[in-house]
Amino acid sequence: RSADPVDVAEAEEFLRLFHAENPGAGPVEPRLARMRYEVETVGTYRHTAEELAFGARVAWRNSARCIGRLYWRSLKVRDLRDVHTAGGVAAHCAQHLRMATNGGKIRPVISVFPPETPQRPAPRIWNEQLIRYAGHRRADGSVLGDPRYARFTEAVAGFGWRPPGEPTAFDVLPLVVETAEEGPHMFALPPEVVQEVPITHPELPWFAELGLRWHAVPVISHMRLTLGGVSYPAAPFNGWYMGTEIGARNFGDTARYDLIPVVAERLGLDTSTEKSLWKDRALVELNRAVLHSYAAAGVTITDHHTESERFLTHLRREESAGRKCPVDWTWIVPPMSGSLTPVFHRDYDDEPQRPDFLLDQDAAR
Ligand code: HEM
Ligand code: NRG
Repeated sequence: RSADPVDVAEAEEFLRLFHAENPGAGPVEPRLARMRYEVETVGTYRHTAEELAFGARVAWRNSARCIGRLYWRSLKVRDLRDVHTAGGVAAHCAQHLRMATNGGKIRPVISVFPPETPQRPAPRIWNEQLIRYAGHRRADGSVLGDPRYARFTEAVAGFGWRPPGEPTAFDVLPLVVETAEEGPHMFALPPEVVQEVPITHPELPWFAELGLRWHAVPVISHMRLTLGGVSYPAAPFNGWYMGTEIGARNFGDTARYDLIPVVAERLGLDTSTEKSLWKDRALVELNRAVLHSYAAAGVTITDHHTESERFLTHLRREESAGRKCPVDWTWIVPPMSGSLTPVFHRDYDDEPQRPDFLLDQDAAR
C-alpha cells in the first residue's frame, strides 16, 4: 500500500518541536515553508538526517509502555532510507544485530528503512522481533518451542523453512521481508549475529539440565515509527532486556514456555495447594537464574528494582525539562513483585504524545 498525503499540521507540530529542542538548527519558518512546498507537490516531505535521529529518540521518550526511557538520548539511529530491496533490508537487519549485540555490551539502536509515500509503498518486516523461536505444533496440538509463534512458524514452513536439525524448543526463525516489487522473501539470519545465553542458576546445578536458553537482544520489528505525519513501517529497534520479560513472561506465562510447574517440581515444592505459594517461589528462582546467566555470559541485562528507580529519575528529569511524559501503569509495573517497586505506588499522565511507535493491526504476523 502507498501512503495518503502527509497531514501538514502533524508535520508542522513535529518540525516546531525539533526546532524548539534544537535551537542550533536555526529558525523554523523557512523549514516549514520547504515542507509545505514538498507536501503540496509530492504529498510527502523528506526528513533531514538530524530530524530523523531526533524524531526516533523522541518516539522512544514517548513510549508509554517502556520503563527503559532514561537512556533515550543515547539511541544510535541508522539512516537506511535508501535501502529498498528485501535482500538489502535483511542484510542490514543482520548488521543491526552485530552493532546492537556488541559482544554482549548491548547498545540501543534503531534502523530506519524507507517511509511509506504516496509514490511508493515501504518495505515491511513480518517478524515481531528479529530473533524469535519457532513453535512447532505437534499432532496432539501441543507446541514444542514458543507457542506464540506457532502461526508464524506455519507460515514460514509454507515458504519451505525447516529447522536446521530435529526440531528443538529454541530454533531461531527466519526473517520475512516484503516489498511491493518483490513480494515476501525469506532469509535465515547468519548464526554469528544471534548471540544466546544458556540458563543456569547461581546455586542449583540441575537448572542447566532444563536446557533453557534465550537470545541476548530483543529487537522489536513490527512497530511503525511515525514522525511528523510520515510513517516508517520498518524501523526495528532494540535496547536490552529487563530480566522479568524473560523469567516471568516468556518462561512463566502458561501460553508461552509454561515453566513454573517444571521448576516447582524440581524444587520439590508442595504443588497440592495454592497456599504454599509454590508458583511464586518457582517464579523467583526462574528470575534469579535469568539475571545470573546474563551476567555470567557478559550480556547486559537489568532487574526490575533497579529499572524502576531509574524510571523515576527519568520522570523527574522530564518534569524539570517541562515536558509531559506519558506512562501506561499496566505496562510499567513489572510482572512480578509489583508493589515492591516504587513505580507501583503512584499515578501518571497517560495522554499520548507524538512522535511515537505504533502497533499495526494490519501487519502480517
Ligand atoms: C516496552 C524495557 C529500550 C521502546 C518495554 C518493556 C520493557 C522495556 C520492560 C515492556 C515489555 C513487555 O512487557 O513486553 C526497556 C529497556 C530498554 C529499552 C530495559 C533498555 C535500553 C527501548 C528502546 C526503544 C523502546 C531503545 C525504542 C527506541 C519500547 C516500546 C515498548 C517498550 C515502543 C512497547 C512495546 C509494545 O507495545 O509491545 N521496554 N526498553 N525501548 N519499549 Fe523499551
Ligand atoms: N517483552 C519482549 C520485548 C519487549 C520490549 N522490551 C525491551 N525492549 N526491553 C520480549 O522479548 O520478552 N527493548 O527495546 O529493549
